[in-house]
Amino acid sequence: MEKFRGVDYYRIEDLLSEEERMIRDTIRDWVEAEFLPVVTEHHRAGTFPVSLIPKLGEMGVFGATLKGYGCLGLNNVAYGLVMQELERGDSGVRSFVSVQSALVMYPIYSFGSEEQKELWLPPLQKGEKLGCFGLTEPDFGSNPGGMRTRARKVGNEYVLNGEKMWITSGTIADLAVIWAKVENENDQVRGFLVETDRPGFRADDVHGKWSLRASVTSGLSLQDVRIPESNLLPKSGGLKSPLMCLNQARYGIAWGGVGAAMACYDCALQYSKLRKQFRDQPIASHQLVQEKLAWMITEITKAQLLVLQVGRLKDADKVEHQHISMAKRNNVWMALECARMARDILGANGIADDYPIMRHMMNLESVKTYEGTHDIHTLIIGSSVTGVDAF
Ligand code: TGC
Ligand code: FAD
Repeated sequence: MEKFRGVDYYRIEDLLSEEERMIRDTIRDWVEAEFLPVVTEHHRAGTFPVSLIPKLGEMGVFGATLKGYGCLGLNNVAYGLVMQELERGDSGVRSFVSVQSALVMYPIYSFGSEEQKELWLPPLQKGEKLGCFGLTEPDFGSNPGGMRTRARKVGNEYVLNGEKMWITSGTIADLAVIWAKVENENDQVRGFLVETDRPGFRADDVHGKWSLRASVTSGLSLQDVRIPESNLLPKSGGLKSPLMCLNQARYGIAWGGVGAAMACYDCALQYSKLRKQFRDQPIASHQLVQEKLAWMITEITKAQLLVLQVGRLKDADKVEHQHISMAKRNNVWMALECARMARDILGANGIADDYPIMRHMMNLESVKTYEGTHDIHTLIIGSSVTGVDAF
């Protein structure tokens, strides 16, 4: 296969600044040189390539849009391009960066005290400390407002009890951002910083996943975990706070979907020109194969325009959460459809891990579900246009 040179049917490149292109190319080169050579072995073994974390930190991808504390202060389009390129490698590495940046650093930055920011953001930015985000519970996924995890104020401490499930990076995290209802504060949802070595905190990995195999997914258990009151995120308040974090992560996923789709399209296009069937003709010459490629490039192009505009709106502080829902919903669906079509174009080779397609396809099944399922985003868009909630 030839080296990946990007997928740009509409000269979207011309809409990017020089800095945005440079950041994209830096990550693209790293993915090509350092990540892709090792991803298949990690995917087979069901492990995350932790040895690559320091380099990710050095490249500045963690908390890249935040200002100060060692963060790069990138604009949202540049950050989106980082997520696109990472997910061209694998959804697992994009997930890892999404969680660290959007779901751990962002809440500390937005809802934390100055002491919490000084303590945690610099090591999280470098990848010296790792974080996870505990919102989902075994019985509450799409409806996190029903959560059972509770915090109780006792003297100058909080005592936390509950279970969280499907938590990315759970067993490798030093710090868990835990969302809990505070019993003696009218069951208001608040965010807590829980160091994972505290007595009563336990994390166990989920095994047997057929999706996001090169990513750590865990269950968390908190039994009478005592934390000082200074570990409460003071500016968090209500379900709106974790949902604000989700907006950041969903935004990155929308760009990531473009990356996964690009990987599948590029592979299928190249393969179709080399593979010959009937009259010694490349399969690219058959109309039905062309129809699939035409569908893919059209949908990728539409998805690129969608995220670029959402990114520009975000940079102008004009984005609304339903805009992000539309981009997440569309782009992950589009990527999954591209993966399925690309798999088909490769015939039997499509199911082998010599090619990246099946790995992307399996990953995208999770990406379609997490950060709000496809159907939950349908209902968010439906609610925004009708004014009527249908959850
Ligand atoms: P609802 O009453 O609608 O909302 C509660 C309050 O929040 C406000 N709000 C938002 N604010 C900011 N951003 C958003 N996206 C918001 N959506 C709602 C809302 O205005 C309200 O504010 P206020 O001031 O009136 O209190 O809440 P609800 O309980 O009816 O639920 C709404 C629903 C279904 C949309 C929401 O709960 C939802 O999004 N469910 C999906 C859950 C989800 O996405 N979970 C993700 C877990 S994390 C994860 O998956 C990480 S994967 C990581 C990786 O590896 O990449
Ligand atoms: P459910 O909510 O039980 O939904 C099941 C089905 O019912 C879906 O098709 C859904 O669309 C549908 N449904 C539900 N309600 C409605 C409705 N009102 N109307 C129509 N259809 C409906 N969570 C975290 O907190 N932190 C993480 O780091 C994290 N990482 C994850 C990593 C992976 C690999 C995975 C798979 C999940 C992760 N999650 C994480 C959890 C994820 O956010 C949830 O799986 C997701 O929100 C869906 O919840 P659920 O799986 O309980 O499905």
